[in-house]
Amino acid sequence: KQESIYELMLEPSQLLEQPQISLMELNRVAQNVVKSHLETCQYTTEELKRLAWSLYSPEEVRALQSKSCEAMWQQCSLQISNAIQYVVEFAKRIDGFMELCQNDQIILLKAGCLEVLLIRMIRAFNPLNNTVLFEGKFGGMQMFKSLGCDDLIGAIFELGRTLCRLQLSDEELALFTAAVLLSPDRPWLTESKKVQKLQDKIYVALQHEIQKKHSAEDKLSKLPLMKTICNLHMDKLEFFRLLHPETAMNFPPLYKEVFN
Ligand code: MHQ
Repeated sequence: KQESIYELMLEPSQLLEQPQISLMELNRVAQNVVKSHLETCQYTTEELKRLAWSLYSPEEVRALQSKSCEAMWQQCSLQISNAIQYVVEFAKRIDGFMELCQNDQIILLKAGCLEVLLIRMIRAFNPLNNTVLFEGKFGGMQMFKSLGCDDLIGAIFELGRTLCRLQLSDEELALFTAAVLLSPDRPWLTESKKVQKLQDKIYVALQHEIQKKHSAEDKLSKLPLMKTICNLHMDKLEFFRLLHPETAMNFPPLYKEVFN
């Protein structure tokens, strides 16, 4: 799948800092991770767009706030453990993860699943009104008042706002969360070299993805200026042809073919 025409214009050496990973392998890694993410992200982007309109009413928020601390913790932990099941499935579908020893698989998931969840949260976070998806509807941080953890909730919402500002695509999100999951520095890993190798590939693929996005954007932003120059050139040429028709007739054939 060709993402952008600019990919055709760049030499592989310009795209890659670590040349030991071929462009083909890079694309294979990216495709596998993105597919795994899309298959396990719990809600599609369309679903989330639709859900963003269903907000908790003030009465519903008040009902949540007047729950007991225990009941609210129960509800939150249930939502979180549901979401963790999807993260486990995501990990299992990443090429190489299941080839790690089971001990390391468990260490990586235990250490990384909340981090992955918090990054995934940006898909279900609306920075315009500071709300997050909770049990099917969006609500602000006051929903979680009865937990008695205002500092924790405040930090989670601030992270949501900060990460949303990066405007990550689903491709970047997929590679970012995979790289977090495959952190070779988690304590007690037995084969951290193997994990490091997997993470390296994912990082290079992520770099590639980011470069793709920016090179396309940066070049496209210059198109209006180029259009102006092209039009100006045609104007000047037309004027020159009127003044010096013989010289213009003897212009090189290719030039004439392109601009006549
Ligand atoms: C996932 C879907 C998802 C599911 C659950 C730690 C504690 C006791 C409370 C969502 C934190 C309260 C969580 C449920 C609150 C910040 C938690 C409770 C992406 C993440 C997301 C939206 C979780 C985000 C964090 C929530 C709202 O695919």
